[in-house]
Amino acid sequence: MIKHIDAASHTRGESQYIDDMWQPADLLHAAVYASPVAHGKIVSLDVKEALAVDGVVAVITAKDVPGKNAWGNIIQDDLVLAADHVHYVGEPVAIVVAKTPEIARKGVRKMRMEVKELPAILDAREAYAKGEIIGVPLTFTLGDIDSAWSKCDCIVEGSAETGAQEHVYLETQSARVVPLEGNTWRVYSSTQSPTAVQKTVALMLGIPFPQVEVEVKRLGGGFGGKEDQATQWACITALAAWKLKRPVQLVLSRAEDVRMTGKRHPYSSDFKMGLSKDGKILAYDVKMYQNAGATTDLSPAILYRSMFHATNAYFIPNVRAFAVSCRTNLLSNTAFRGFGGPQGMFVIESALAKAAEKLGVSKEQLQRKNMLKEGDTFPYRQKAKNARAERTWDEAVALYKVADIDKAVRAYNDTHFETKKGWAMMPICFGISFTTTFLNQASALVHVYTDGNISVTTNGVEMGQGINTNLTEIAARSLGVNPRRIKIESNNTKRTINMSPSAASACCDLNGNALLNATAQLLDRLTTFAAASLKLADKAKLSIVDEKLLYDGKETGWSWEKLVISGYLNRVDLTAHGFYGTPDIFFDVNTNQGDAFAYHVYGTAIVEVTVDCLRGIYDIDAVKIVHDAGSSVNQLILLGQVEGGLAQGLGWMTMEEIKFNEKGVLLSNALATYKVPDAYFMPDNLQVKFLDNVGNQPSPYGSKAVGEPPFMYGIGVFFAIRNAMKAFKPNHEFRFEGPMTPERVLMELHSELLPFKRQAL
Ligand code: LUZ
Ligand code: MOS
Repeated sequence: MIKHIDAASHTRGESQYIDDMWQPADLLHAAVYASPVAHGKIVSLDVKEALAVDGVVAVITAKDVPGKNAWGNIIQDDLVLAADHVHYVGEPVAIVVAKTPEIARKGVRKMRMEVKELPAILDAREAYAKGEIIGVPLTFTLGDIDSAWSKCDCIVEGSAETGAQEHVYLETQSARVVPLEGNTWRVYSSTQSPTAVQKTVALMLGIPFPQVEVEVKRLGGGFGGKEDQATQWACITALAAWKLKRPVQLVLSRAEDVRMTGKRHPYSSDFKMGLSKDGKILAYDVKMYQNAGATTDLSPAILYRSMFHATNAYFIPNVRAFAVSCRTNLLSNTAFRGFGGPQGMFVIESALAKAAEKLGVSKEQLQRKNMLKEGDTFPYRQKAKNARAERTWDEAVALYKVADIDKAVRAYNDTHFETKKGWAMMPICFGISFTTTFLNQASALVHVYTDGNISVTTNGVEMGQGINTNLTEIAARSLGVNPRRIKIESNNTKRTINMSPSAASACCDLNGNALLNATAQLLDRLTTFAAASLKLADKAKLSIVDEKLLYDGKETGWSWEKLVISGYLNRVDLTAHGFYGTPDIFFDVNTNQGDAFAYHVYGTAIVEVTVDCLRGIYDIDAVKIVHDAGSSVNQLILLGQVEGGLAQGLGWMTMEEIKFNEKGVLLSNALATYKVPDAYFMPDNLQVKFLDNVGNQPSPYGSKAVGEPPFMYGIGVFFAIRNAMKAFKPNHEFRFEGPMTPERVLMELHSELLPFKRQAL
């Protein structure tokens, strides 16, 4: 097992991001002037003062776009630059290009725009009531919910709210565009989706796709924030470079990035759950209102994933799930780790908590009782295969001695007044595959050089998650060579094409399989040649182990280097292109049914907290996880993803709070007012156990995707805190509203003592 291959260069600060690349002497810098109002008609735009700033070279507006002023993955309703109207605070309106970034920003401050303000909608339910929706509302149904209610002994209803979340990737949105000869362009972009950037820039400039080359070395984090939204910044940079025929760079400052880019979608939901008196869920009805912000972006795809995960790891025979994407005058919300899944799961966990309270049982009893079993049907009609919800749950209960945790928490609460402990369990079930089926494809290009070293290009973008480390392992393992021989190249639209975004946790599955397809071709060619050369009867008996060519397990005397150079001299093609498309998945968007996922990832987390019920502050004491990762490619990478995903999920549910004022202006607009978890926030007691003895998956070496699923363990912290609060105030109806900030804990615990109403929050 190798370490993250970038570990040393990251630690030494030697890894290069866009702003670190050598700058050509004539590089210009762009800054963006954005709308200060949430909704309005542009009356006039005055650029004179900005142009007068010494060092400002140009101000570029929508009128300068030579081709299509549009971008977007699903519906191209996002504009590169606003034309007649502005739809949210932070919408790019003009580009100021100058000799330095500082001068460009000085120019931005001199821009003047007159806007006739129009009414702005900020709330999803209000948008829905006014018919402001994106795409069509979705409905998934299973069984017959209407006749199920009469069979229920217990019915609960309620609502649940979850908030937005800022990505806080370390590298802000960035691009550099360099003119090449003959109206061709090289675009360096910090994007999860090089092909989206290529196509959109080409359409914007009105040129064929091959005239735009997109090069991506690595990203300083993405988390979904660069799945779709990197495209806009690349387009803006390309427009400036095209207009001026000069290299241009745009690197957003943190403040600009936070104010101008979309976040996780807030959801407002209603639920109704019916159960038998022994705790079987018979019916679940959920309505989810997604706050999409001003444009389509990936909102409909995200809405779909909320639906796919609306019943989390439970089997419910009668389900009706409804979800609608609502257009508001806020930043256009976008992909974020989990992609709508966490929002859907929070609602059913809330319903379960409420049902448990009404039935007078623990939530854990209900969770376990209704857990998905082998062969159970999801509301989208896929059947659970290799279902491991119960297994991860039961292993977690036994391994971490849940009964003892419960006893200790009760004992603590009996003897403490102002601090209380709480614990909760959070099972997860997350579908792996892009729910847009055609995106489940990838390609790889492998060159073997005559010194025996190997260059690998795939469609997988390195954003810190470790795809290059996994690809190194996969290439080395499949070819039987030392990992040091493998060089993972940048992504470049001239080397591999039609790249799906590196997203949906599927990057390693798809690109790893494409790579295996390529290395299998190389091995076939090389062993065919070697068998002939060495006069061996059965080429299938040839293998390469530790860089030695073996026949039937015995040494042939040929090393990897000898094999390669001999192959070259005998004109064996030492380049292979590999491809992979996930087999057997389909989804019919007319019926909302199909086997949408290659498989599901399961796991269970136990979260323990202590809440200071006088001050509202809390500590996470422990998170203990049993996670199904298949048989991993690289355990270190895996663990990094589990811990990182968990941290982000905990942050979403606790301290990360996005606030706008009533004019749609972002208040939590800097890292001074928006907090993310740090090392101190994470529990000292963090344990992760990977399931042993797990059968094969359709992914490289039986590994399972890991990028997003662990995020949802974080939901457990909400219910752990809530349980501690219930210990302090037993008969109170606490709301289901994330994030559970210390402020909110205090408000909920002491609403009657406060001079202002809870609603004012
Ligand atoms: N992106 C996408 C995603 O286009 N489709 C998906 O299903 C998805 N899932 C998770 C993250 N990104
Ligand atoms: Mo994503 S939310 O970039 O898988």
